[in-house]
Amino acid sequence: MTTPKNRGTPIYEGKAKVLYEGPEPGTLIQHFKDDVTAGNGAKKDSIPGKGVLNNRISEFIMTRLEEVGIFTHFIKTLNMREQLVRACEIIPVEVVVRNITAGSLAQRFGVEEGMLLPRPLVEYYLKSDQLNDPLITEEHIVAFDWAYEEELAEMKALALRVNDFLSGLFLGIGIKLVDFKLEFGRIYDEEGNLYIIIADEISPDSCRLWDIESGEKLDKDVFRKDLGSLEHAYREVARRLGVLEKDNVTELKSGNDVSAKPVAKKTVKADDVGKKPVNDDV
Ligand code: AIR
Ligand code: ASP
Repeated sequence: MTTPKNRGTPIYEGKAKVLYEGPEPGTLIQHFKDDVTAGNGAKKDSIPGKGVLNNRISEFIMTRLEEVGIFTHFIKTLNMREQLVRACEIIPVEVVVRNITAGSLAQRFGVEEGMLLPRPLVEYYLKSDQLNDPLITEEHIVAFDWAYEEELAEMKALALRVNDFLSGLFLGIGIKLVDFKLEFGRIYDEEGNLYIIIADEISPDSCRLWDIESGEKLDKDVFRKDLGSLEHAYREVARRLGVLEKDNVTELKSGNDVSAKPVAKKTVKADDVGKKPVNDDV
């Protein structure tokens, strides 16, 4: 059990992470567990060291995104398994971007895995364990008020920018970014303006990563499909990203002055805020 005793009651416990109250209002502590699940929890295990690797990998990726002006919930790393993040209202939609056919896309449409798509494909899934994260359309999202049209447009544009950026980043270390999932959250500034930021994690738990040379899978499919050592695969990604060396542990910001962080691009005006019901299954 890796959950520390001194954090109090979790605000939220997911399958691979726990969220605790942060040291200041508007912050949370995101703790990465070693637990790994697949098939909505049907298959589970604990892989020693996985939480540490995902904490490092996600920190690295979120920091690189911030550097190119894509705002995320990441503030700074606290320790091997924990990071300080901004508290945000999670939008109950998982955005998946695919470059190559795999996983549920290949299954759903009966196509082979490994086909290059003519252009990145953006899909949306409702974030609901109870319903098994069903595939949804933009129309559903707007009709059910899971997100406003402006928010949806921003999420899609951000997801495609992240895809461009991460495809290049992984290509540089001999890895194909096959697909990945993003989660987004809302934060508000003092004037009540709403901003969309990237939340959750970006790690081999949420991406499909294939070695360019050998085709070896370096992501959670290793666990889903019993292909070998998950720890080995994640460590290889971390090694190639250069996040295992101590000197390379990046800190986006030093100190705890999170209120000083510049806010992201304005998307929706203050009068729109508060009209939207937020799905409680997040
Ligand atoms: N994903 C989707 N829900 C949870 C996760 N982690 C990620 C998968 C994969 C992509 O989204 O890890 O990278 C597409 O998943 P699938 O199962 O729909 O093919
Ligand atoms: N949804 C995640 C996966 O695809 C986790 C889970 O299903 O338990 O593996």
